[in-house]
Amino acid sequence: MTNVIYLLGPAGCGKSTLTASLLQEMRSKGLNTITLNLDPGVEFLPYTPDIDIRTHVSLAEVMREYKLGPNGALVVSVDMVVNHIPHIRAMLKDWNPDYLIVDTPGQMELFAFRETGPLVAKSLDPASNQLILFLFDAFLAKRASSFVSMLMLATSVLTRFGVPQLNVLTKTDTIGREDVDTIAAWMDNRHRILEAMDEEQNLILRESSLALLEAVEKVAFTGDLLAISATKQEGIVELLSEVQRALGTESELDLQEEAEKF
Ligand SMILES: Nc1nc2c(ncn2[C@@H]2O[C@H](COP(=O)(O)OP(=O)(O)OP(=O)(O)O)[C@@H](O)[C@H]2O)c(=O)[nH]1
Ligand SMILES: [Mg+2]
Repeated sequence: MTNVIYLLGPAGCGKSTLTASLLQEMRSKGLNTITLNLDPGVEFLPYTPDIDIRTHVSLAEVMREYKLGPNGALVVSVDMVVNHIPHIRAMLKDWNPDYLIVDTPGQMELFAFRETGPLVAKSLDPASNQLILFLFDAFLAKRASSFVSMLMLATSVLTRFGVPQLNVLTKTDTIGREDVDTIAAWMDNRHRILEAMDEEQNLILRESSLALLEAVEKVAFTGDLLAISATKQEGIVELLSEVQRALGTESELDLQEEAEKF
């Protein structure tokens, strides 16, 4: 059975870079891991995908064939991924890895809020253990109202996929340690985020964010925000431990190390 880890988050939040870092860490630990790139529009990737949707769907060809601009062609290309799920499944069966990391399209809404994402999650490998890593860009999460919008987005993904989810704060090297701690505290303690919202000068932002926060809490969306920097390879070891814990694949050795801490 393959453990499938989806990396999801808004454009540019660091999905592909984290795919590369996580892959490096997992392989260095001897975990049998492969990658799947589901972004038909990406030109450069910081890793070599073992399965690549671009061999089946070409953004340039979709633009030519349907006479579309890049945005329209991207919508069609991501929708077309669905037609290739059987190919991907067959390749996955051949590879038969213990772990599959799935790097998803830059335009998250095309993947998560149209048909492709939930269909892929449902049909890739029905026997698989699945986990979503939802990525928050630290640089954007610094403002309390933006943080709340990201929480809302993370919650929407939870309700679209119905798959266990871990939330990850990426690019922590772009902000100070103090800001990282503040954001982590917002996630941890609702009073902290309410205090921060009180300081928001823009009344519309403040009121709408408070309403969003209430809605998010109704979905009982909780959990830590795991801070990482993929470019500096910081927090990746800890993230992998959390991923394995969530998937229930910690080795006996890991469990023993954990027990020794207490
Ligand atoms: N400073 C810093 N930059 C990062 C980090 N992770 C990613 N980046 C940079 O952020 C930019 C976007 O990173 P990607 O990994 O391509 O992000 P993505 O979410 O895959 O982007 P799309 O697929 O286009 O949505 C690149 O310039 C990366 O080098 C990080 O931990 N620290
Ligand atoms: Mg990417």
